[in-house]
Amino acid sequence: MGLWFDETFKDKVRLGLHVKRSLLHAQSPYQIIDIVDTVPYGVTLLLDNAMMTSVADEYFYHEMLVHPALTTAPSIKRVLVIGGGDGGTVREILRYREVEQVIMVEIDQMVTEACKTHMTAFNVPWNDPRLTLNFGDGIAYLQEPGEPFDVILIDGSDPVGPAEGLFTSPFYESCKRRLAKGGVLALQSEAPFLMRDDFVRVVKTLRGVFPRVHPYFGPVPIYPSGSWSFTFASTSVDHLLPRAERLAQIEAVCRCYNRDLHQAAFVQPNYVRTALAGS
Ligand code: SPD
Repeated sequence: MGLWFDETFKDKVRLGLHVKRSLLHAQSPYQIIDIVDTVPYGVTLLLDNAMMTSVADEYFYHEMLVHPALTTAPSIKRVLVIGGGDGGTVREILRYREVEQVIMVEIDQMVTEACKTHMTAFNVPWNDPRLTLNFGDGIAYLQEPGEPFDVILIDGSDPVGPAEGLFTSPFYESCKRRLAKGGVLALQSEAPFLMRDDFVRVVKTLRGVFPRVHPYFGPVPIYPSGSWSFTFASTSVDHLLPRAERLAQIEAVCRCYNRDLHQAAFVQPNYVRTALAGS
């Protein structure tokens, strides 16, 4: 049988990975951090026993979190990432020549240090002069006044523990205040089927803050149910109009994202329409 890691979701569903060996098991001030080498997906990061990302499947998540926002926002000079400690999100942002400054605010420095050591296959350009790492609380950071951002991306974990506050109306209000005119917010919004209530709550809460809110969808093999959602929010940007020059630049290097997928990802299955129409 060997060694297995199972993520249990609310005592209802288990997703298991066959583990070759543990590379790190540590308790940070915020959470339990595990990095394991697995048979199906290679080196994998787990926080509080929930799968976050793996070397083999990370592009499904990071490309889809980043590129719908970065191809459509009018300007992408200044980009803020809340969370994203493994670096996959900043790597995708830094692919754009137009990006001048990326600030990543990650609450748990131990996560980033662990990923720098054990997840080198992510090829994160940690030394890119455009990138600033700020280890602290993203919620507090956004409450401070400061220069506006063209794009804000929330790459947090599930709405329990340290990431809970990233799913609230006051937090989305503070994102809106710090966005430039025509700015775009994009975030991960949980599993539309398995975590339907969380997904619906995120979309509806965002709709109370932003006039344009569009969930979109994609597979993430390592997450329970495999089917995941993201949400795009803005005051004025058309989510279906990516800029031709950015698309051409980015789809040539992506393993998942392309212009057809951009359009298709925003199509809502009927069960999603029903869930969002109800209550
Ligand atoms: N169920 C896990 C959701 C985690 C989303 N964030 C993952 C971080 C990858 N950069």
